[in-house]
Amino acid sequence: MGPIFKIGPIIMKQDLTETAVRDALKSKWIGGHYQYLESTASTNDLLKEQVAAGSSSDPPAGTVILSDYQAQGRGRLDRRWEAPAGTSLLLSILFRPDWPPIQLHWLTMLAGLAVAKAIEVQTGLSISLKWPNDVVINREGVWQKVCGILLEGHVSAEQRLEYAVLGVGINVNIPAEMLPDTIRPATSLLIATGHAISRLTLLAEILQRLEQNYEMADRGKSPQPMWEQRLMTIGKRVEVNFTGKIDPILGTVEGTGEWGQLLVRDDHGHLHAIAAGDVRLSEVFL
Ligand code: BT5
Repeated sequence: MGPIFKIGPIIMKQDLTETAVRDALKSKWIGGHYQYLESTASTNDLLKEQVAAGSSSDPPAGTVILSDYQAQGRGRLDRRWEAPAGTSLLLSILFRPDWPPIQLHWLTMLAGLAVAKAIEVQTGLSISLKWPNDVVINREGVWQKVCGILLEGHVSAEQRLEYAVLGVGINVNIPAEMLPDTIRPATSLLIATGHAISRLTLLAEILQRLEQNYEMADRGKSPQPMWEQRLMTIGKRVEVNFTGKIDPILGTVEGTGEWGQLLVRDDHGHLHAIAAGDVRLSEVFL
């Protein structure tokens, strides 16, 4: 039985246990192995530990771990992902793609597209993506983050992707007063729609779409054109800051490369292809 929590006067019982989810899932292999935890440190860490433990109990591709609370939810670059218990979708999915490492970022694109479409279908909201890994909603001219994606891949000695753990955190039913303190604006589907959203329905929808997207990508179809179409970052004036002693680039975003690099034209007319790992992006003008 999942936790019971209050949203205003409504008491919602949210059940994302194995039994509830097994009956609701529409995907064939994603979620075929599904583990629910009321609380854990980080679903990404737990899934990676299970993969590293290896042996005959190796988790298969499509394994999903979902938790109602994370004590140490992680973002990129040692940042934190905060979510009050029972309000969000916090999950990690295992992939074993036989892809070259450079293709890894496709998984972030596939997940962003699946999450955006699933939210749109269920809520009627209009959803955009923000380079490299955010899902955002424009509310009264302000871009607010509703979901973050954390992709962690492992490359073999033969330079193939051994496995990838895709972490997804979605602010579903977080009331305004419980939103975490964040540097950039955040929101939840509850706040944006004015009503509570079924996490179970949304989960099933996302996993089904993600599976379809993955199968297409595995057959060689690049998600990059569709992903780029949803990126609100295109055309924006940005400052790109690098780690280390590299000068920042000030310029305008012209598009993305095949592997998700951001193409920024600087003020001297040079085009830079910036990999997701390298940068901190600050929007300077619209
Ligand atoms: C992300 O990182 O956006 C990736 C978040 C991935 C979370 C999932 S939950 C399941 C799985 N297990 C994990 O441990 N993680 C994954 P990044 O782009 O670095 O953004 C992190 C920043 O987002 C933080 O520094 C905060 O400012 C902000 N933030 C934290 N919690 C937030 C929330 N609930 N909503 C919006 N923004 C948030």
